Amino acid sequence: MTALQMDDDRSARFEALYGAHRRSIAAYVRRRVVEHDVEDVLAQVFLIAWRRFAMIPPPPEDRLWLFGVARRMVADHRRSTVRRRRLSERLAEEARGPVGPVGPVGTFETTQLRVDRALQALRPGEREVLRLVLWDGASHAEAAALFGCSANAAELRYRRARNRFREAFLARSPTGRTPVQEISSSLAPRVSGGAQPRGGSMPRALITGITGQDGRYLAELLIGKGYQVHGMIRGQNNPKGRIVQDEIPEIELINGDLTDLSSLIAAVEQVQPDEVYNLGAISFVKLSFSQPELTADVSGTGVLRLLEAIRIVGGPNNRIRFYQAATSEMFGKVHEIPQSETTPFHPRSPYGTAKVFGYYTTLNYRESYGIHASNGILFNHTSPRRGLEFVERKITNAVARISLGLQDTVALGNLETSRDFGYAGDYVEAMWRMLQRDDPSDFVVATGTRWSIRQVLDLAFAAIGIEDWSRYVVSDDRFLRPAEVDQLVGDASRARDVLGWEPKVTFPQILQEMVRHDIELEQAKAGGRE
Ligand code: NAP
Ligand code: G4F
Repeated sequence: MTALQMDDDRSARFEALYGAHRRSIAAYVRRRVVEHDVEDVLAQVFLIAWRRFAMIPPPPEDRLWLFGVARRMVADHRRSTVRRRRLSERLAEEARGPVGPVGPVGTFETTQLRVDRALQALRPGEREVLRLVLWDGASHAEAAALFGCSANAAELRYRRARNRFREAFLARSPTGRTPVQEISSSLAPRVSGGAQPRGGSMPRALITGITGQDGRYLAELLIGKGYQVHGMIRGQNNPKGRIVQDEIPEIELINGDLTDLSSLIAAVEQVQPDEVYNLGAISFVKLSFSQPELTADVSGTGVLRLLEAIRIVGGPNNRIRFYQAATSEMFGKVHEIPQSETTPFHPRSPYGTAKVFGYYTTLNYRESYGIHASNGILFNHTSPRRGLEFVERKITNAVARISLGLQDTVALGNLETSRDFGYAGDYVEAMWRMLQRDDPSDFVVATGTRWSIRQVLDLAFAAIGIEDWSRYVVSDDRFLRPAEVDQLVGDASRARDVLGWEPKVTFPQILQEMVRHDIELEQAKAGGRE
């Protein structure tokens, strides 16, 4: 074979690899980095693949190897994003100097954007020295060697660059105000409603339950809409905080716990939010039976505490808008099919009763204090970020492991119940829409379709080509509940008519995606153990 033929062969192999795996690698990367960085990370992944093909024979398992490369690139990318953000904040903090410790509150755009803009205003040499010394941590002597000057001259250049950066950073914003004016105007009480930027500032959202499934989808949605997002995190040194921050670096984390009123007041006071989304809860129905008091405290009284914090901090002309994550579990032993905003409640678990308390407390603060407070009565919604304790994710994960030979069976409880399942990414859009209306109100959010647990098993096993799953499923009483919710299916016509909301992704589509995701996840974990 000639060298040219060998080259052709390699590029054909590369084309085949690229064509076959681009979609799945892209999906993996998309879930882990912000949208506008996806193509950059992908380009790096395939560049490495291309170089490798050009130098040595291709590895035996192209796909797994390529995923390994993608994982490393994503990890690198995240590390550098976090580092860049921290350095930006440091630079911005110093530039603000006597303006004081305003932190992220009230800026008219993200710190990152302002730092980027100020850097653009510098001369190339000035930018270079800042990047070298600040970004890359080079000493003045190292910078001097690179610039071909003395260490003193490098230090001088660095100082000049810092001063120029400060001037550029503090220059007037596009709205004609200085950052100081922007900050003070954004702290003034809001005069118009909704998520409209106030006095040129970004709208601010505070989300409880940021580490959960919905918290992360909602944060991504709001960031995409130009919000400054603050996520409440509980406990000391909660490891999930780092995971969230790595996944979505734009989120600002703030400490607080729904069982502690003073922490909630402090959080609302510090963030000065336009919108508060209360997604934090003990959300696993089965657990609520063994920890009923904790469930009542977090998922019930927690709503009251947060509303109190909003009432106290927001004052008489309260402009803070509030979303409460209510649930179809409140319908419990259903009085009608399908369930709508007018269906009576009949909860069947401590979780359900706690949520009914939260629902009425939200209504009461709306009626008593005129707070813009709405309940979203959401039916089951899921995604690859769904907790492994919930039945549909437990099933997709078990199916993935069974297909890889890592597990033989899955133990389940009641297979006869049915739920109205939707996609979490669609549902957070409904939450946001509720808070954009002038009138607060309560809405059912559902797909109107119902699936039994047996049908969930049919769909998930079909995704790996298995029709008869009976030998893979075992019955286990440990997963039964003292009182069951037999069936739930929602009528979301009001959300459709008033909010213009409707689901985009069907349950079979999202379930198939979850199986695929879980196969990748389990493959990666198994690969990591080898
Ligand atoms: P999830 O994944 O279980 O997340 C629950 C969140 O609550 C976690 O971030 C958790 O934080 C937080 N949390 C627990 N105890 C807390 C406390 N004491 N103080 C502050 N935060 C606390 O739930 P999800 O599926 O995203 O659901 C979001 C909300 O919607 C929940 O209120 C749930 O009840 C409700 N809902 C969900 C569905 C659904 O199908 N997903 C349907 C209807 C309603 P840690 O990570 O620190 O534990
Ligand atoms: O997945 P589940 O635990 O979800 P459940 O109880 O419907 O609650 C979820 O949806 C609510 C909205 O309606 C949310 F408010 C709540 O926060 C949560 O997100 O159970 C679904 C059904 C139940 O009937 C359960 O008995 O699946 C049945 N099931 C059968 N075997 C099982 C299992 N559930 C789980 N978790 N694990 C099993 O092995």
